[in-house]
Amino acid sequence: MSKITEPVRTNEPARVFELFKTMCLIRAFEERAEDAFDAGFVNGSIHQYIGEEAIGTGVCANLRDSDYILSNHRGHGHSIAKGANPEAMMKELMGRVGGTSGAKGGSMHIADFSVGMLGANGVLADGLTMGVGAAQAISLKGEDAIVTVFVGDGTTNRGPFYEALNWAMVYALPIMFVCENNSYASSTMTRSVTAGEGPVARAKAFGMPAFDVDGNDVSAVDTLAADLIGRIRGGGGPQFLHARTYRVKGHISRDKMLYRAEGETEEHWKDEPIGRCAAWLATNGIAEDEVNAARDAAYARIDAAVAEAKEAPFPDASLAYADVQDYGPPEPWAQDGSQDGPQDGSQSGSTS
Ligand SMILES: Cc1ncc(C[n+]2csc(CCOP(=O)(O)OP(=O)(O)O)c2C)c(N)n1
Ligand SMILES: [Mg+2]
Repeated sequence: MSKITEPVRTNEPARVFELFKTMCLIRAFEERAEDAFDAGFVNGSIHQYIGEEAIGTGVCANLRDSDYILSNHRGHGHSIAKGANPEAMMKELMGRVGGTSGAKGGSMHIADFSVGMLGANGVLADGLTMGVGAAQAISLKGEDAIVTVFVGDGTTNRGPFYEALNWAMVYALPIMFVCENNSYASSTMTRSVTAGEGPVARAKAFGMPAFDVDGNDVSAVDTLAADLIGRIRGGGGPQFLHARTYRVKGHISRDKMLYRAEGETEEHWKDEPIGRCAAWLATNGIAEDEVNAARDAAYARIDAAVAEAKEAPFPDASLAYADVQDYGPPEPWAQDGSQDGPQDGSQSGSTS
């Protein structure tokens, strides 16, 4: 398999402008989600994708609706890029009727099967093993689809990462692993707790083709993703895309980042992908007015989504057990004294 060191850059202005619009929608969603969180409309915590938008955008632009993605705890951007509805996502964050997961999931459990978004996930590395399972199902059924799994740099230190890469290679599954290397795992600089040469070398140890790209350059991500996805569709088996970026925000929105050096964030902010893309568009035939109008349109849409979500009702409490597995209480606590399991033949007891 040939090795890409410098991906061919297509840089077609109309396409880059479309990617820009998606990145703006993600940025607007993340900023307004933080406002809503601060104002008390969102429970739990939110992990923002600000400054990392180019990766999900560039990758998902090359996926079909019939392809699948698995995300992690930082999943808003992946979901929007794959085509999930931001209005329904905002309702999900606020726990309202019309949320993507029926208001039962919240920020870390956005899912939209209608666009192949199989789920965000709060358990680090679970997306990897579920993604491999989905790819194995595709392979067994002979379907024409691929799976993409997004994984953070810190998560490459968890065991399931290795199980997933190994299994994917053994069965030559139609799957792409996208490692978003934003330098941090919560408050820890990942390299300070990581042996060896990093994620690319680790993927190559399994014989997996692995490539590195500037994750803040949406066009470069787009170009490399197109190539790797083409290889997978052509039967080339698993591919690994390592995208270098930087987590310019805190791990969660309330993180004050006291563990960072002074000026560190500001220095990296100069490289953020939307500003870079806007500058490129301005010198490549897209008028500044058009670029600004696109950005404004993204914020207007998300502002309307926030207003709509705030107006939406909370689900009726009687729906708490709808759409969840419920086999009743474990046998020792059965109220009627019977020891019978569920009538559908499934395993009895707690579903935890
Ligand atoms: C199994 C497990 N261990 C620990 C955590 C707590 N945790 C949540 S996010 C995170 C850091 C993840 O870093 P990385 O994979 O680089 O993703 P990033 O947050 O940088 O996008 C940790 C340790 C968790 N959610 N799941
Ligand atoms: Mg990280």
